[in-house]
Amino acid sequence: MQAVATDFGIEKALKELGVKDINEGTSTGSKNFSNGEVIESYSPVDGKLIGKVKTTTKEDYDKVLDAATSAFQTWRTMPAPQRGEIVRQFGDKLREKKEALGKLVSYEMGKSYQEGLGEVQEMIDICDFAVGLSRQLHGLTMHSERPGHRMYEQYHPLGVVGIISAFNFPVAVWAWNTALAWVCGDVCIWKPSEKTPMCGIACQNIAAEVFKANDLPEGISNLIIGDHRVGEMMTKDTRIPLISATGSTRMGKIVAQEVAGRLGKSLLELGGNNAIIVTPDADIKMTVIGAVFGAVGTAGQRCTSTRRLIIHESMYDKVKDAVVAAYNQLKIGNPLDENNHVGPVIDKDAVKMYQDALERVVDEGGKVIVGGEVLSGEGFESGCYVRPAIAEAQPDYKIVQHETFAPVLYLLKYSGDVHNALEIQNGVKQGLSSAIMTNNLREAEAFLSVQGSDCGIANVNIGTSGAEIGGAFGGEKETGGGRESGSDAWKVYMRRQTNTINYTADLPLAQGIKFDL
Ligand code: UN1
Repeated sequence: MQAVATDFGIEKALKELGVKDINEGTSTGSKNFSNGEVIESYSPVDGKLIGKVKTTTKEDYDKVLDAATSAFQTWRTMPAPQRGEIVRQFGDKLREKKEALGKLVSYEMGKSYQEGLGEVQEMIDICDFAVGLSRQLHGLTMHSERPGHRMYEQYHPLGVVGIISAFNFPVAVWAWNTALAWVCGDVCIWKPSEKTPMCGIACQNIAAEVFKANDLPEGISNLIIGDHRVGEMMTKDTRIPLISATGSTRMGKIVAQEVAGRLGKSLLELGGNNAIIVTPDADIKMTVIGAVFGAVGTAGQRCTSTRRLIIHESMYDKVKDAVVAAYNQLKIGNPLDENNHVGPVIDKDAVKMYQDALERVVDEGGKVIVGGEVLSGEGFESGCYVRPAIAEAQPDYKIVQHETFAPVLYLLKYSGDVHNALEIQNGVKQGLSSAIMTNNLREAEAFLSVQGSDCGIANVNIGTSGAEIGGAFGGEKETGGGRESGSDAWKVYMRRQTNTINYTADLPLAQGIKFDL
C-alpha cells in the first residue's frame, strides 16, 4: 500500500507562489539576474530543503539600483490616489494568495499556520490603510506674518527606500514599509532575512505581477538576497535616503551609525524585553491567555513576545499555577497541523540560545519550573523543537535584562503598589511593548501616565504582542525609536517642504527686517 504523504499542501503552495524549483534571488520586478553564491533554505518544520536561492553580487546590486532610480522618475509623477489603486490591486492579490503565502510563512519560518495567515492578513490590512492614505498625504497651512503671503507645507516622495527585515515576520514587515512607501511615491529595495528567502521571492512575485499588469516600470519593487554584506551595500549607499531596518539591537546599532554617517534617515525597529504586570486586580483568565500567547506565539520569536511576567506577591502562586497548567496543555509539533500550538524555533542556533538562557538563569540563582527540553523522535527530526520554558528569576539578572529570541518566560515578583512593578518593567534597556492586567482604574492610568510605561506600546488588559496595523508600531530606548505602519508613520517615507508664496508687488522681509536699496 502506498503511504499517503501529508505535506499540508506545501508543494501546491510553492507552485502557486512561483517558488518551486527556482534558482534565483535578485530581481527588479519580474526580471531575475542573480549571479552570487547559492544559499539553501531549509524548513525548521521538517528539516527539508525548500529551495536554492542565489545571493546578490555588487554588480547585481548596481543593476537593481539603476532600475529603481529610473522607475522612481515615473512612479513619483503618478498621482498618489492612482498609486493607491495599484496598492489596492496588490492587496487583492494577497487576498487570493493568502492561504498559499500563509503556508509558506509557516513552513519556512516555523510559526503556526494560523499565525502565518495572520501575518498575511496584516499585509492586506496595511494595503487597505495605504489606499485610504493615498488621498490623505496632508500637510498643514500656516498664517504668514507678512501681508499678501501664503504659507503651507507639502510632502514629496523621498526616492529609493531600503528595507531590511527579519526572519520572524518574513512578509508582513516588508508590507508595512512597502505599502506606505509606494503610495508615498517611493520605490523599494528589500533585503529579507537570509533565513527566509523563499518568502521574499514569493512576495516579490506577487508585487511584480501587479506592476506588470499595469504597465508600470519593473524597478518599483526590488529584491536583493544575502547576509549583512548585502545589507551594507544599502546602508552605505547615498542613493538610498531611507533605510528601514528590523532586527536585533546589535544589527540596528551598526545600521544606525552607517546611515547617520552619511546623514541618511533610518527607521529602526529593534529588540524588545516586553513585560506584563499582573496586579492584585487582574482577571486571571485573561492574564493566562495574554501571557501564554505572548510568550509562546511564534515560539517566542516576536519582537513583541512576552518575556517577563511581573506579578504582585499576593497573586504570585495563583498566577504561576495557572500559567504552568496552561503550559502543560501546549501541543508542540508541526505548525501546519492546526492541532498544535507551538512550532519549531528558526534553527539550531536558536535552540542553543534557548538552552544557554536557561543555563544562565540557573547560574544566576533562578529556577526553571517548566521546559528546558529539546524534543527528538518522530516529527521532531529538524532538531528545532523545544518545550517553551518558564523560569522563576529576579529582575536584575543579566539574562533577564537580555532579549533571548526563544520561548523563555521569566516570572518576577513585586510587592507594594504598581509603581514598584513599573520600576521593574522600565528597568531594562529595551522599550518596545508592555502591558498591565488590572480592573483597577487607578493602576491602569498610572501605567499609562507620564510616570508609567516607557515603551512605544502600552496595553491594558491585552498582552504585549499582536498589535493592529492602525497604530504606529515601534519603541523607545534600544528598540531604536522608529515608528512603522499606522497613524502618521507615513511621514518618514516623504520629505517635507515648506512653501511661502508672495502674491503682492512688494518684497517685505520676515521678522520686519528693513533692507532698502
Ligand atoms: C515583530 O515581531 O517584528 O505586534 C513584529 C505583533 C505583530 C508584529 C510583530 N503585529 O506582535
